[in-house]
Amino acid sequence: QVKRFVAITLQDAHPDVTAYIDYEVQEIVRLAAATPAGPVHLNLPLRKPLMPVLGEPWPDVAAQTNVAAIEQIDLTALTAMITDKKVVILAGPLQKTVDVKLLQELAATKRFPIIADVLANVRGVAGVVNGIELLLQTEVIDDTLVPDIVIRLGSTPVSARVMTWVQDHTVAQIVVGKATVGKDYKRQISRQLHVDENVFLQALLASDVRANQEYLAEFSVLGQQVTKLMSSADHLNEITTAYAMRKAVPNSAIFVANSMPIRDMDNFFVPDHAVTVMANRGANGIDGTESTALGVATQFDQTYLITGDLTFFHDMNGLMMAKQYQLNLTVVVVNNDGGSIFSFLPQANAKDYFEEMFGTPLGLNVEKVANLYDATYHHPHTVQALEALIMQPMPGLNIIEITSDRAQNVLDHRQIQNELQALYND
Ligand SMILES: Cc1ncc(C[n+]2csc(CCOP(=O)(O)OP(=O)(O)O)c2C)c(N)n1
Repeated sequence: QVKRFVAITLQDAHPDVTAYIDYEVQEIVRLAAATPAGPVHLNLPLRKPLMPVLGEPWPDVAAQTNVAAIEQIDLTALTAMITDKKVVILAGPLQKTVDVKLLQELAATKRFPIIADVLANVRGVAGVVNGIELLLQTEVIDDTLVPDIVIRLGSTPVSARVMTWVQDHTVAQIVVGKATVGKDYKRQISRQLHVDENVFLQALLASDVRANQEYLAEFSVLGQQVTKLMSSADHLNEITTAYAMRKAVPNSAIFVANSMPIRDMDNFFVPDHAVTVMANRGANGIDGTESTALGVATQFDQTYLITGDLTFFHDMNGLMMAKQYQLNLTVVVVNNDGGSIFSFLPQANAKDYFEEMFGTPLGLNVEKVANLYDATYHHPHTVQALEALIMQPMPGLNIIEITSDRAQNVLDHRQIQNELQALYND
């Protein structure tokens, strides 16, 4: 009759194992103390002969603060703690229940820099930084800009680098909302405020909290670099395809497939006007993508799907629903004949196995798929032609094929990194 049972991992020298044990212990203690408080059961496995390593220091772990109601937050103390400090708001994927207008107002009036994940749906206003993965990768944002405190909203961001950045610099992380409750596997969070995000944002707006102006100025200038760079990119490729999605018709939805589309959208997408961006994050599968996009399409007048070719073929028959239920979906298929993400990973060095095991080209014809499902097929060759298609509502099922090449795609990404560094050095 315990509230929770946990079998702890066997300790070993890897710091991730210590972090995971720390997480399990803090989480189970939190649960034991949460109303209604009750017993928990921790199973602690030890190797025989049960002899401790004597004379060595214990791993350093700090207790996590957990707050379950807004009244329990000492706002005066919190305001004092963050005023004039280098504070960044990190908005990860947000649920619809969070009022993004409040977040944008916070950026505008209190002027904290906001690092916005593409799935936070808060981009496109001043003070909001997009492309954090690219900015960190190119060291345009470097260690001089490491914040003192990160206030996190939403779930885990698409950018893995931003999480490593704050973890490696042991930045204090305050997490607001319920999206991450029980998911602090790497034990990074110093305070969990399990309170309604909107109530918290309103309280912060009403307080006399002040951002560190110097930090803000530096951070915002660098945060605009990616957008500046994109405005002059005119060659049609995977990067400019993600950027072109900003032309999606107002109030439409863009469903983003995993693999490179979500990464490119996270780095390069800034909406021209209000659109809703969604994706299936978590296990980050390439399965069920058309089916999910068509589910989204039942709720919007116009929906877009941006996907790679393998993902597209994986759930191809989901397209049948567009015809059956007369849904409006425009699918942008970036066809590089295989999985281009692996060309960026260590797998790329396994030359003898690469194509068969990782590249996996299928050589299928997208236009024939379009014919099979009675879709209107388009094959633009310029950025302008693609944007012209995207910016108008398209009834029924439309498939826009973008021809790409995996090797060229790696070069395109390298080139934009170089251009960003050159722009920054100017
Ligand atoms: C169901 C499932 N199977 C396999 C994977 C592993 N996987 C991740 S990305 C990827 C390649 C996807 O290729 P594509 O859709 O063409 O996108 P690209 O990498 O070219 O952007 C694969 C196979 C996965 N994430 N989910």
